[in-house]
Amino acid sequence: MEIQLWREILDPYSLAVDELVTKFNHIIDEYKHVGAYSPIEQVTGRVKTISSILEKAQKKGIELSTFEDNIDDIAGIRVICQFVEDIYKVSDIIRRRSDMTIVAEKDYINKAKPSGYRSYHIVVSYSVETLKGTKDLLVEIQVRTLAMNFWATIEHSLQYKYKSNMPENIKDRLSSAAEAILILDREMSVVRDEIMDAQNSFTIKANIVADILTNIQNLYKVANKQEVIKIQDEFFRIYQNGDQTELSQFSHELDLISARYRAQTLR
Ligand code: 0O2
Repeated sequence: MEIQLWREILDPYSLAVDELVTKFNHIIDEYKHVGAYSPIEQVTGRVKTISSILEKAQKKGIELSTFEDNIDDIAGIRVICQFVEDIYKVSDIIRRRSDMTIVAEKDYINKAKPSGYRSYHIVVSYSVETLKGTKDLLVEIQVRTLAMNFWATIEHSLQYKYKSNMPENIKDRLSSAAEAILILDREMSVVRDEIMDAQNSFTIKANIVADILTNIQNLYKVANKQEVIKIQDEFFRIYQNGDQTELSQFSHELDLISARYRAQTLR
């Protein structure tokens, strides 16, 4: 095939990769803008090189005229997450989208490849608009943790170096490194729960404090100033103590005081 023809065929794949990288980055931004934790840490994309397509077609006995239907990772997106749990959140996000349709899923997280490779692969059908009209393409989205990505990157380079002749001792080392990555991801998942708990209790506390401050502000308009100053001092004392249960109880009592004043003003 002429090089110009390859360019024409691969151009829409470049467009798909550019669009999808932008869209996934936008998801990160959306989480950031609402102050929430993003299950996506980073996104990259690439179009397979011509030599890599030829190599894969030859390895799998694929007719060159059918490579677009039979090689599903010509356009590849890699979504990196901090924690294993995030991978499933990302796959749910993809499942809910209307601009791509899942055509295949491979869970190499629960069932690692014999090499030790772990990742979640989702092949989607995605449409791009070109001068010749709409083109539906297959795109492979690989979702994995930072740790899995570290292992896969090193292993990929070694595969490239040794081809099919990787020395046994290197294979063994990679295999035990894969085990270590599995343990690392599990340990990190424990830390993740702690982070989520901390984030949750921070939000709850912030909401209670906001309620208390609104109540105090309103009381200034209707209650005796000395009484409000006493309430305010009590709030500062409890806040400095840092006991969330006491803070929540105080907020509840303040709600009752405010309700009493509201009832009085209505009479
Ligand atoms: P590149 O250079 O990344 O593009 P299968 O026949 O099902 O085993 P298939 O059809 O290629 O393989 O699909 P699969 O398993 O989903 O793998 C597609 C891609 O996943 C690979 O693309 C790699 O990127 C990655 N991958 C799969 N297995 C391994 C592995 O053992 N180690 C590493 N590092 N990556 C892996 P390519 O075209 O092989 O390579």
